[in-house]
Amino acid sequence: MGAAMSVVDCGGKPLDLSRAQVMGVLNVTPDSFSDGGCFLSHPVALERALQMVAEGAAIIDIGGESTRPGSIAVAAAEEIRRVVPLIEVLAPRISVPISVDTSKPAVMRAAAAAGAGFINDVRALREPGALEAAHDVALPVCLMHMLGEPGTMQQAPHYAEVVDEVAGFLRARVRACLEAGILRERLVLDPGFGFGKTLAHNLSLLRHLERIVDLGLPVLAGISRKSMIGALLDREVGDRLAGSLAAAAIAVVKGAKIIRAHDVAATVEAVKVASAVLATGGG
Ligand code: 7PJ
Repeated sequence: MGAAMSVVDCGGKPLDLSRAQVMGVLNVTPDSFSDGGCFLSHPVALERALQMVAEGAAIIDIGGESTRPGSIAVAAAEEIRRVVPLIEVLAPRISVPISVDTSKPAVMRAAAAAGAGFINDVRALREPGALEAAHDVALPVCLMHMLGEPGTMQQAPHYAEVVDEVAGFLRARVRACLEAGILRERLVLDPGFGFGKTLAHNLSLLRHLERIVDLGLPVLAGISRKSMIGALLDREVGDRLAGSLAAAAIAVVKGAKIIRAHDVAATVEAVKVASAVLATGGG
């Protein structure tokens, strides 16, 4: 596949996946674990989004439902109220696409109408009506693996073989998308670090990330500030940058094309270094 074919159309805005890119996280939930409450008012959220673009983010991920371990579901109307006004003001002001982090078909449709160009679904379009909504809005979709639901997913997650099971799940969701008429070139895959996984599971998935890459679609990795970094380093959430950068660089070397991160400027630099190593030929 040539580089030109690696440019994904996100509702009229390009996302160049011929090399690894950074997706900047913008949570607009009152309880998001790492920057909860910081960006709740729209002027502040808007400024943060513009700053992330200036720092080199290739896409901005806006989420109105917290999926942190133990979090509680919110209604679609509340999620729409949190994300749609922000998408409406932000979309015309930036050249990079906006991703909406949601599992709800009504939110997907409202966000797309407001100018979002990418759907990021931690439930991989398993909610009733989500496949149809993703098909109708005709935007790229990230399908993420999660074992269980956010409220309970970290209560003794178990796999016989985690990499096989995650790959098998993603393969099955790709099939479901194709059967629903969603184009293969619109799909992105994500093993879902931290979503129903122990530290050992997360490390296995990163160690063997090329097996997810081998499924033949772009891979997104979200490790930034997560508890796996906290557990390895005994660091609180605000003090996990160095560990997150190490994980981001490894994910890129393993073939990930989108790194979802809170600390955009630093992550862009880590991704550049890892990408340069990947791009080097010769022996
Ligand atoms: C992820 C996500 C992830 C994708 C969150 C957090 C928790 N979406 N949304 N992948 N994580 N695709 O920000 O740490 O890993 S919410």
